[in-house]
Amino acid sequence: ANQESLIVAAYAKFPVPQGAKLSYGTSGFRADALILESTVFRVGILAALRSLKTQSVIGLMITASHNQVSDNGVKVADPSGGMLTQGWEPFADAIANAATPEELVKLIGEFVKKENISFDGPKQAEILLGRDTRPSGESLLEAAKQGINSIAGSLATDMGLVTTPQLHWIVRARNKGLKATELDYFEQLSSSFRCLIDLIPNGSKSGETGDKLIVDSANGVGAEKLENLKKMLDSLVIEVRNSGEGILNEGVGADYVQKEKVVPEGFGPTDVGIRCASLDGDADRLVYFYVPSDTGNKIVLVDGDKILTLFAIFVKEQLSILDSDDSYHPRLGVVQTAYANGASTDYIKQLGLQVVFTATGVKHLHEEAEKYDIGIYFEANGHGTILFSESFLSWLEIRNSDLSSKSKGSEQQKAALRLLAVSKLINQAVGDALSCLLLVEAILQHMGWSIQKWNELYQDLPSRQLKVKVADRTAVTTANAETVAVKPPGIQEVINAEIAKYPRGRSFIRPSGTEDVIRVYAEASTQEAADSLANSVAKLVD
Ligand code: NG1
Ligand code: ZN
Repeated sequence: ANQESLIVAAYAKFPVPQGAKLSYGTSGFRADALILESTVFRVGILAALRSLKTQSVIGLMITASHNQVSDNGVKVADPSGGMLTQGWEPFADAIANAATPEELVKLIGEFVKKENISFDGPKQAEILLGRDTRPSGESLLEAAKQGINSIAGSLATDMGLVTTPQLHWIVRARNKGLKATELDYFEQLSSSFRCLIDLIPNGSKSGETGDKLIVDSANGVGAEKLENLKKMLDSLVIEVRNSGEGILNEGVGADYVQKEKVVPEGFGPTDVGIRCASLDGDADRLVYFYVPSDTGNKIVLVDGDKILTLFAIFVKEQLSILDSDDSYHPRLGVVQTAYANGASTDYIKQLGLQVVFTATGVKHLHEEAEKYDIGIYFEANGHGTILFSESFLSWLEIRNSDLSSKSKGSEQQKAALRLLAVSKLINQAVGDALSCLLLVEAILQHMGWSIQKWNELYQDLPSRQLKVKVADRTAVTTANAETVAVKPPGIQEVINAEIAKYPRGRSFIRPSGTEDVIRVYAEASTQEAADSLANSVAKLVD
């Protein structure tokens, strides 16, 4: 009863705004920051319950990633550092929309019973809170704290301004009993990067990578973090731009660069040919690009698919040097979504790798990648990582100590050490722009490749992405990893008829999980054809 009155008392401060219907979506709740307080308060409650249920530390991140600065959002990190288990999403939706304190208390009571959550288990709830640089972040953080505190005995620890992947990394490390401060994060990234650089073969043309990297930080939280990381690296020259002087995500950042394929704010003719990268607002996405000539604002985009390809080539190379003994055959697999450029999929298959497709959203890709010893996943927009299975890592450790006693310094041992370093550098919880950036840089130096050379691995098929504002985006439903529209009935047949008009044509539609729109994607052999296919499919949706 005491517990109930705590919730009822806090509820009064956070009524649900009229007419808003919120849903947990592709990656948490996202909306105009002005209507989010009540949602964040409730997610605070959910996080505390999740912590009690799992008897583990849980993360709560306040961010709207690449969305405009007036938006905000909230998502929960599970004990493993991954996304909230999908089984809890319906409960998140239900409490977010509960319109009276009685309803909220009732929903919580029923859920606690169903999930068998005990309020007097050995551990009290503990939640780590993080936020990006949005001005609305502070008051939303307060709402989250009040939600957490309305579950008696809970502890909320404010981690301050962090990137989304940092918070996930810290949650994971805490629950594994590893070193888990922000400094530990920087130390692990920089030391494993150094390790990869030290293992570059003699005679590699690493000088040809080009000496400088310029990073567009989207005027977001990644800027300050990258500056900190930079101080701990010596074999890398990084110039950070868009570190807060302009507006968050406005004409800058990974989403803008990937969708518009033009230079972000602060970049121009003087940067021709130089290796550049863009982070998004909470630094969980990364794309590379270069300016091909000093005329116009066009860029050559090196997207998430190409980062994935680079990683796959490197990992595969190390595995083949290591040449597995009979006792263990590591399974290497690649996970993409329907947004992956068709040319990337063809290329990765040519490498002899297995490719599987999932629906959009990290939670789906991550789940699939976990099925391999080494699972590499990426969304074309630049979110991705490499997951290593525990059993593979134990095998690798043993193999490494074996090799170091028998043939210390051999090529095989170096390959084992490189894979171990990658597993420490790359964020095992979630896609992380900072760790991916360091891995890209290490691999380019290892290979002696410039960004131009990397880009030439394969040529992207021309593509176009559009969004169509509709009255009700739930009118569209999909199947087969979103490649087939099931509803409205008949629409897929008409889309197929359009696709058939274009050589190498491919197109699909799906409701966005983060915006009130239907997304249209089209690919074809020329840009004109891709544009025209996208436009005609968009008309079918309208
Ligand atoms: P939605 O709005 O569901 O398409 C977008 C991205 C996802 C993912 C989420 C979360 C595209 C096509 N979709 O989801 O990949 O990044 O935002 O940020 O880029
Ligand atoms: Zn993001």
